[in-house]
Amino acid sequence: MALFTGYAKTLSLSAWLFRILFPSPPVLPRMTYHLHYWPTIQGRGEFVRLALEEAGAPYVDVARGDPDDGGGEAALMADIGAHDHPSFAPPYLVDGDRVIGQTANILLHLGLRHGLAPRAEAGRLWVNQLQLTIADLVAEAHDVHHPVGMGLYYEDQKDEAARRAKEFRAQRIGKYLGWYETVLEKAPKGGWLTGEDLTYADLSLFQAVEGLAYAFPHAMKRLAPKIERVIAVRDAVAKRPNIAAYLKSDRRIAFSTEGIFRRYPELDPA
Ligand SMILES: N[C@@H](CCC(=O)N[C@@H](CS)C(=O)NCC(=O)O)C(=O)O
Repeated sequence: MALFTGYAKTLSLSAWLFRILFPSPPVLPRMTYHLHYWPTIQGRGEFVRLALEEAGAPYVDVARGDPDDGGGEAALMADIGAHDHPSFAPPYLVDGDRVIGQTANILLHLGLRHGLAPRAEAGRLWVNQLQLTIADLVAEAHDVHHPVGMGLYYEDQKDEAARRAKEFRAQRIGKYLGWYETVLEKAPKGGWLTGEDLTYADLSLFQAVEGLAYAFPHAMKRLAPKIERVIAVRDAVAKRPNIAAYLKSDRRIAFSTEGIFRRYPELDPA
């Protein structure tokens, strides 16, 4: 018994000494992430960029790099199939010997690594659900301007896009963002989707709201009074020091009619 007490004392003494030497958990040096995504658009890659930027994680945005340094779109095209776990489409992230595709899956990985998600399984699943619902919204936002075919130009499907946009504006945006408003209303105090702690789902909600406000400014203005908590998350994310610095930097690509969220005035009448 005395032996165990002595052992426990030594343990607590060394834990105490450890805390003095390392007041916060030691951050282990890690390899630079390689993000592979199209170089000229925010697209789905932006959800990953935001998480990396918030975490202050070192990363190379491969296709945006200089071809002389192994970057450029050709590097992405050459790399994507060259893995045992090839990704179907960008974005994908290379973290050491791991190659991870699907935006929500990448964020699941980064969330755990960088404290951008709860550690407990139930919390992690909930944040993943919040993210997968953003993915559904993103897919629908894309299909508004491409309702008939991915391989066709918008100009070849304008009539169908106008029909799709009408429903998206009138029902779908409100249904999605209204659901996040309800999630925030039910969340423990703190203002984030899970309460007190920011997660990558909050960053993604920011990006979704920004994208929708760019593409559908009139519809979003009408909806704003009904989604005050969602707008507050948008504002709070924009003010986070790392995110604010990123948004001002040339690493943040501007929204455009090449990306997922596109502003075609005819799809969002005043
Ligand atoms: N579900 C995937 C979708 C990936 C995806 O559709 N990527 C687009 C760019 S945002 C792409 O390059 N698609 C090519 C294709 O589908 O053929 C994700 O969320 O990451």
